[in-house]
Amino acid sequence: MVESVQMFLFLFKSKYRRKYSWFSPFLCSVLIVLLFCNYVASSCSDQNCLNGKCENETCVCAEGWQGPECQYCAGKIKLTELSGTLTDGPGNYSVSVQCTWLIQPEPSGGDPPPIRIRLESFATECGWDHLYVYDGDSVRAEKLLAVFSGVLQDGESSWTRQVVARSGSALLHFFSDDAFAMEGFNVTYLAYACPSDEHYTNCSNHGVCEGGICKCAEGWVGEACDEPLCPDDCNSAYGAGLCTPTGCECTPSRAGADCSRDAALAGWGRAWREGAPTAPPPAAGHVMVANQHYVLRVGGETFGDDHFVYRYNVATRTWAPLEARGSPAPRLLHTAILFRHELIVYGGIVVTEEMRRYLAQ
Ligand SMILES: [Ca+2]
Repeated sequence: MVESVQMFLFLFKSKYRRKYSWFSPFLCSVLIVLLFCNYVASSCSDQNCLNGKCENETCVCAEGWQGPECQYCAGKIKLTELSGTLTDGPGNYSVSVQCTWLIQPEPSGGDPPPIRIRLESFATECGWDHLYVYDGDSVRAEKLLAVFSGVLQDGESSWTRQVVARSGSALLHFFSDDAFAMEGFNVTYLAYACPSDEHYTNCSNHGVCEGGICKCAEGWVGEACDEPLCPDDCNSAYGAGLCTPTGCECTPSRAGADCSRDAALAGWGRAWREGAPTAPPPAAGHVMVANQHYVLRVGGETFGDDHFVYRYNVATRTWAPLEARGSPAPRLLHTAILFRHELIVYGGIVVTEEMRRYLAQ
């Protein structure tokens, strides 16, 4: 309340008094509104101090929280339970905020526990507000597992919403810029866990979890064992295809993951599966070039020390890394072309550890 009175007096003395020689009804109403708002904001109870306690009509926030109702995440907190949740808070997150969570459960055996971090809901300003996930206890010299930004749709596939940290620690860092905020996120974590289609299970109840990696039961595939190997049995009842150990083999006239599409019509099918043994890791800012028999994936940011070039064999649907002597430094956002039997790479941004650290700040 004192601040409101001071603000009013400052405004009155410095500006309005020069313009008006009398105490206008408008200014009176401003003062009344200011005093009322201040009274409402300063009075509190434990109910509206969402993550804190009400003391002397003010919310005193618990560690990791800030705001008039302690509704915004803040600072750095450490989580040592074997499972838990973390969030930016209820409602929209705050602009210009940085929040960090260090997940470091006590190991119950000799080896460090694999920790699954899973987005249950996520909505941030795409490209401006980010949640970084590191495998380790700091942003320095550790592995960056993922950077989440944008809106997670309900039907999003399992592998885009979760990662597994294997060092025994995971560091999550949320950064929002100076403008525009959205609903934020709810994240769960679980030690000694594997990817799954929901928080309380491992491997979607279609496999065995071993060291953070799912060993899927027969008929199920994917990092979380949540995809049927042969959807709708490849529509074999209609003669569209047959189920094989690698998935549906469609007849020449049919196409698609379940052989339900007319091959003469345009449409998408599955070339390979995420997490397949030969598949390269996910990447951003890379280039794909092709010739008659194969496709090359050149460069890009993969959040790890991976090969610069991977080759996809169209006939066998398999990937293989290409070893090259004297290749240029790893880079992203470059251009590349195949010219006869030569791959020509031009420009781009060279990926360095310094750049990754800068992205995390
Ligand atoms: Ca923003």
